[in-house]
Amino acid sequence: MGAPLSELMRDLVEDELFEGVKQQLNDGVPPEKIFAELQKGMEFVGDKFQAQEYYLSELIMAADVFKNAASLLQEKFQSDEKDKIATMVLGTVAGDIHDIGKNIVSLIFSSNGFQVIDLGVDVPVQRFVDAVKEHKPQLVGLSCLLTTSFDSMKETVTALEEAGLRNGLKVLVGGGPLDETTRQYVKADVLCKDAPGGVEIAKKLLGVN
Ligand code: B12
Repeated sequence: MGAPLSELMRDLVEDELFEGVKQQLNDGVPPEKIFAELQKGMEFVGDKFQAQEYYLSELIMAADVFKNAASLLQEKFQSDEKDKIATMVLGTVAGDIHDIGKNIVSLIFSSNGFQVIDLGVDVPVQRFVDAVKEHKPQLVGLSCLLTTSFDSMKETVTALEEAGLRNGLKVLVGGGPLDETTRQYVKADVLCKDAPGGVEIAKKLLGVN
């Protein structure tokens, strides 16, 4: 047994990490579990950054390592669902350019029968409003990794409300530093701690299984 994947991710030992992921897949470990380990590793990376043991260059490298490791799991998250369950307008809110989590949400929701309209990163409030008017989704997904952008999330939800678009629309939020208090603050419907869990929550909200 090698080191846990979360620690290999934290220490940015790319080759060993990839081997570990492949090995666990071969051993029949569920991809959700492997993915959760990778995500935990990214949290460790964040902690090291905060403790000034890692600098921006390590964050950038971590982003790359994570993306490559997660791509090994990609096809395992695919479902056979053919009909579209629902549409989700998704984006990282204004002021924030983190997109790894959002891209994974996009990938995993798309692979599970959702149509995803991905607006990208640093998305202005009005773009969300316009996209909801245009695509008439059942879900809006807001991603945010920066506490300084919590207010953008709140403004986005408020703008949807003020445009009369909030009725029947479910707002899902996610991103490392979010907790239940944040969810309440921004007036979203649910907090999703990871993408596979988000799919389950979304299906429940929509009454599909
Ligand atoms: C990688 C990284 C970066 C990369 C991002 C690369 C990219 N293309 O995204 C780079 C180097 C660019 C970066 C930049 C910065 N970063 Co940064 N970064 C991180 C780090 C280490 C990992 C984030 C990540 O990708 N995690 C992995 C993914 C898979 O997890 P996730 O995003 O949480 O998403 C999952 C779930 O949360 C959920 N989810 C997320 N969104 C949504 C949405 C929906 C709808 C659903 C259903 C689910 C869902 O599902 C996802 C998949 O399972 C975090 C540490 C951390 N603890 O999060 C810091 C962190 C977020 N960064 C931080 C900071 C401070 C910055 C900078 C300001 C640094 C600087 N001085 O310039 C800049 C910000 C620039 C900006 N304006 O946005 C801080 C934020 C602190 C705070 N309290 O606000 C953190 C927490 C690090 C720390 N501990 O200090 N960063």
